[in-house]
Amino acid sequence: LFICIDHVGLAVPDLDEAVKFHTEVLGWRELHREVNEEQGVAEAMMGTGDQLAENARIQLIAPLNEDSTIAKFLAKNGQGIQQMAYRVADLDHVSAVLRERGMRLLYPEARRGTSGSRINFVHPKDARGVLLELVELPKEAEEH
Ligand code: V0V
Repeated sequence: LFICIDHVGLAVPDLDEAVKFHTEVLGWRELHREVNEEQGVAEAMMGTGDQLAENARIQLIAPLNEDSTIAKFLAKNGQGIQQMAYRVADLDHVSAVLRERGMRLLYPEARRGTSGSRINFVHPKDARGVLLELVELPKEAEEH
């Protein structure tokens, strides 16, 4: 079902501070930044290389406001790993298969994720304590 781990998502209270730590102390590179109003987040994608194919990636995710799922996560758990994102070739197909296998997906239809990707999530209660994001890359990203 899954191609690879697309990214691991970390909830952070302050995006700039988190980017600074990850670049200056840990040596990650900032690949991309974006605000996703629908998800209530500001995110920075960090990578180990320039190209998608050679990157291990982590996504730093900060809340845009108090209603954000990330604000709720931070209040409950503090900063740390919030999600594991699995890359898939066909999100609609994988969503259908997982639903058939009894998993609750959070959205009836795919929503927009980082860099124009299509995303959905498996509920952490069904995925044994891990919020699983499913990511289908936009078509042009696959050519890199
Ligand atoms: C909640 N729970 C988690 C969890 N969040 N367990 C593991 N990992 C997490 N991240 C557990 C929590 O401990 C509770 O367990 C139970 O689920 C209900 O949690 P809650 O605090 O009452 O929270 P809810 O139910 O209000 O919300 C949880 C869900 C929410 C997963 C439904 O966070 C959500 O809709 N997430 C999907 C969207 C999202 O995370 N967006 C931000 C990233 P107990 O205490 O009952 O045992 S945006 C993104 O990734 C983008 C844009 C991208 O990648 O491109």
